[in-house]
Amino acid sequence: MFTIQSRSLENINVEMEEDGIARVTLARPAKRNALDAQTIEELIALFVELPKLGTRAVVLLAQGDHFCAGLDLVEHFEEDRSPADFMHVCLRWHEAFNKIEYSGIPVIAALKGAVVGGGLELASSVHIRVADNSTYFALPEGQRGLFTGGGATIRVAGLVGKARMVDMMLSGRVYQGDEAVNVGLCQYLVEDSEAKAMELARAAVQNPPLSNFAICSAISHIGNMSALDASYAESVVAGIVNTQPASRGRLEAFANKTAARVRPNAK
Ligand code: 1HE
Repeated sequence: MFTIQSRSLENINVEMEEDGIARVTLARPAKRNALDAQTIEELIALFVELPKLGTRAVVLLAQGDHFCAGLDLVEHFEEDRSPADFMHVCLRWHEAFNKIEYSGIPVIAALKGAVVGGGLELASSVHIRVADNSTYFALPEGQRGLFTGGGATIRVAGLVGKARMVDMMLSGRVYQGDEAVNVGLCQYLVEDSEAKAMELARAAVQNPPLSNFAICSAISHIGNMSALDASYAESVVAGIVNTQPASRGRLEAFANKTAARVRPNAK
């Protein structure tokens, strides 16, 4: 069991690999990895700690047949929360998912089965989404008499656009397969999402950490800015990243014609 400052994680398993890749697994399969308050707190604690452990990339996995069934509806029912209570629940979800999106560490999700409601909110906070043939996406909030509270209005709308998100929520529309790729819910559709996510993580950790930090935090921050501030922020980030010592050898190799060239995929 993974411990953070002597606290054990019960709903999340963590395995650290030698190359700095952390395999983080949602481990509540009996509840289809539904997100209860404890799992959200564990995600926050984990994503505070991972950068300090020298983590270079995270692969987010799930036990069982489903990635994540979203909000723990049974807990929500039993708690019978007040508006203020649930507002605070949502603030913790935002804390967790912002930690992931702005972590500066590539987070790659290996999806399968249901990626629904809050599960899609979680998936949309990572940097690369890899689906397999069992994966399906939905926002059943409307049918449950609920509304999104974990950032879907920002991130899912950002992925698929406002009109598609509204349709998903009003009608319960499910996306899967090539259609899910085409509308932007995931970037890869493969036989084995875990193998592909690991392959992508191994590729990402070849990049200098400072480049990955910028890619996995600056793009999101810059997206929140006016065009004027965004161009300024991009210049500042590029000033730091593009002059880093770790890039000198790579630039030298290109100048010496020993670096790999960018070529089209083999046909
Ligand atoms: C759950 C949850 C859950 C399963 N909260 N316990 N999300 C949803 O509307 C999706 C709700 N879940 C489902 O539609 C289905 O469970 C699944 C398609 C994900 C999986 O189906 P299946 O047939 O494999 O499992 P099941 O028999 O439905 O559920 C197995 C167990 O998981 C069962 O518990 P058990 O103790 O009776 O065995 C279920 O109660 C439990 N379970 N999903 C709690 N979501 C910040 S706002 C976000 C708002 C939302 O996320 S709304 C969308 C909520």
